[in-house]
Parts: sequence; C-alpha cells; structure tokens
Amino acid sequence: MNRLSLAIILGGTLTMAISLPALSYEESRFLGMDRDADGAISQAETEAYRERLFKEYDLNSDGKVEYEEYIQAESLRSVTAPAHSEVPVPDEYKEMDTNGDTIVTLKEIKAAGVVRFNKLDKNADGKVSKDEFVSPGL
Ligand SMILES: [Ca+2]
Ligand SMILES: [Ca+2]
Ligand SMILES: [Ca+2]
Repeated sequence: MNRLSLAIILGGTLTMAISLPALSYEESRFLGMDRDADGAISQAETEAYRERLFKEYDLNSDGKVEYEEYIQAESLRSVTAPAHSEVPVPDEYKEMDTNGDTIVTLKEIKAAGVVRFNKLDKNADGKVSKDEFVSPGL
C-alpha cells in the first residue's frame, strides 16, 4: 500500500468518526457502566464500576486512595502549580471519604456508590435507567 492510499483510508476513517452523532459525557459514562447493555445500570454494575474506579485512583495499589493519589489520578492540580501544593478537597472526594481521614477505602468508595444509586433510582426498581442517570452519575 502506498502512502497516498493509506492517507485516503485514514482520512476516510476520520471523517466517519466525526460524522457519528457525538455522545454526551453522561451518555458515554452510562454506556461504559451498563456492561450487559440492557439499558439500565444494576447495583452489581455500579459495584463493578466503583471497583474499577478504585483501581484507577489507587496509583500505588496499596488498597487505599490517599488524597494525593486522587489529585494525581483526576489531574486536579494545575500543571503550573508546585508539586504537592494544596488543592481544596472537592465534594466528590468528601462524599467518598465518609470518616474524613483523607484516605478512601474500597468499602468507602462502594458505599458512596450505593448512596448515589439510591438517589438516582427514583422509582426504586433496583435499576438506574438512562433517564434516571443524571450528573454526577454513579
Ligand atoms: Ca445493565
Ligand atoms: Ca494508594
Ligand atoms: Ca476514609
């Protein structure tokens, strides 16, 4: 294959990607969590999502998410700020760190998921439908 035809193929793929209807941030998050693609998020799917989230945050894999790890995982410190400069604790983290020791355990992150799940599951059928799934999600 010569360079020109490769460029045409790549160009075509790019155009296709752009012309697809763009998923909103919430929609793509919903689809990512709805593992069995039944159009609703179950409690088990929430739990699985929270476990994945925990692994993402626990940068040194020691089984706890220290606040500094959360800052780094979520890129909360501006690149121009000095390393380890203080970053105000966002509500998102406070919500998970229920005992306020600036360490989030797997238990805490899952419990926060349950709290959110119950809030979003308006009709209490044990599933969060796409309509019920609103920011900040699960
Ligand atoms: Ca599902
Ligand atoms: Ca850790
Ligand atoms: Ca804690």
